[in-house]
Amino acid sequence: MPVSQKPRAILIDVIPSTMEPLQAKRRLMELESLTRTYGGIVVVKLLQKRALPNYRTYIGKGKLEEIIQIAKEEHVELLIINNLLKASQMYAVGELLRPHHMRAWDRIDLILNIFAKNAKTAEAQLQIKLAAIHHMGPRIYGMGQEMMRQAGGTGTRGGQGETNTELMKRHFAQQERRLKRELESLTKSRANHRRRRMRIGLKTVSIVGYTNAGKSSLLRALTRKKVHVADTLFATLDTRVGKLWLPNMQTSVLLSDTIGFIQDLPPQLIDAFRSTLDETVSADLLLHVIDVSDPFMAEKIREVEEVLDVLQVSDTPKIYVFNKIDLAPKFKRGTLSKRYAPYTPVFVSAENKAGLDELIDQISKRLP
Ligand SMILES: Nc1nc2c(ncn2[C@@H]2O[C@H](COP(=O)(O)OP(=O)(O)OP(=O)(O)O)[C@@H](O)[C@H]2O)c(=O)[nH]1
Ligand SMILES: [Mg+2]
Repeated sequence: MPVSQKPRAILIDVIPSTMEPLQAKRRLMELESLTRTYGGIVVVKLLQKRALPNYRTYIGKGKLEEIIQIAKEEHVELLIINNLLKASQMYAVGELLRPHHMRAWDRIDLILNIFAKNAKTAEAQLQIKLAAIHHMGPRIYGMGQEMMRQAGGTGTRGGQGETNTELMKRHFAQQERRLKRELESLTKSRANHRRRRMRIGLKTVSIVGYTNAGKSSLLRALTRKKVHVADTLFATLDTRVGKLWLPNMQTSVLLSDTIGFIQDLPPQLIDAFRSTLDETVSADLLLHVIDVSDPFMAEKIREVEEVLDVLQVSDTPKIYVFNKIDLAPKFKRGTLSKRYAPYTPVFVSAENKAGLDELIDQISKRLP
């Protein structure tokens, strides 16, 4: 039962009772904006505070009943859970919702579905398929185990359930190998490009940052490269490269834009997108683009830094580019300059092309 293009959805976030109310609000706001990015219509947003998630269904039983009740009245077809569920929990929730013509997605499902809608290049599409296999595989095995458990009661222990699970596992393993091979050949040609650039001595500068911070806008403003800019999350899913002239050094550098980061970016996704992120990993300098008009700026800076840690680029020199100054007339330039001094903050508006000369100047200075 596939989900329609514009599904009506109930959102729920299961959080520890100790979470700051502001943080809880931010998580739900982001989930809503992810849902809209997918094309979903948000009917209700729910919070459940629990010390520990329910072992079987993650969400508590009472809450699930409440959800089903609302779904009936409001014609909802999709429940989106802002957490990472185990395969067996996803299966259990799905079974409860099925009689009510509803499906459940967890956070990865939602992000994968957005990616699938936005992927334009062959490479991005392959990476998403690979991530989906990594994510969905265990669920299918989980289903097999559940089938075995149920069959156990009727005396046909193991049997059919097990055989199906083995078949599915083999099928997934084969698909995975094929996708990896295809991806490798694409990755190789990208690596060749990179080597050639290195041979001719071009330094590379990679733009990173939270999704929707204005990374693609900055690439466009600095290089006039025609890249896709949109007020949605994950508008960019591949790497784009443009040339930037540095007058001080009388040389050009390559500037690349890539996929945006997000809080709780599932490690499976980072893995699958590794070849896209190669450009970032091998860069000589990073521009961390930050939306200065965002009330949750500080948290997002931290979350991007966490992903950079995972990518093991903590040693690459970095400039903090505070973007969208036109939207935040009262931002605290002095405070930010002091707080993030090691990253030589620069303040720009990619939209109005303000502050770009200073940024170019700073790039020349910080390039090793
Ligand atoms: N007002 C204003 N809007 C901006 C500025 N820079 C970017 N935007 C807007 O912010 C939105 C996101 O911009 P993108 O450049 O697509 O952001 P991104 O970081 O590439 O986003 P993803 O690829 O989705 O991760 C778009 O609607 C842009 O028009 C700016 O300096 N000022
Ligand atoms: Mg982008």
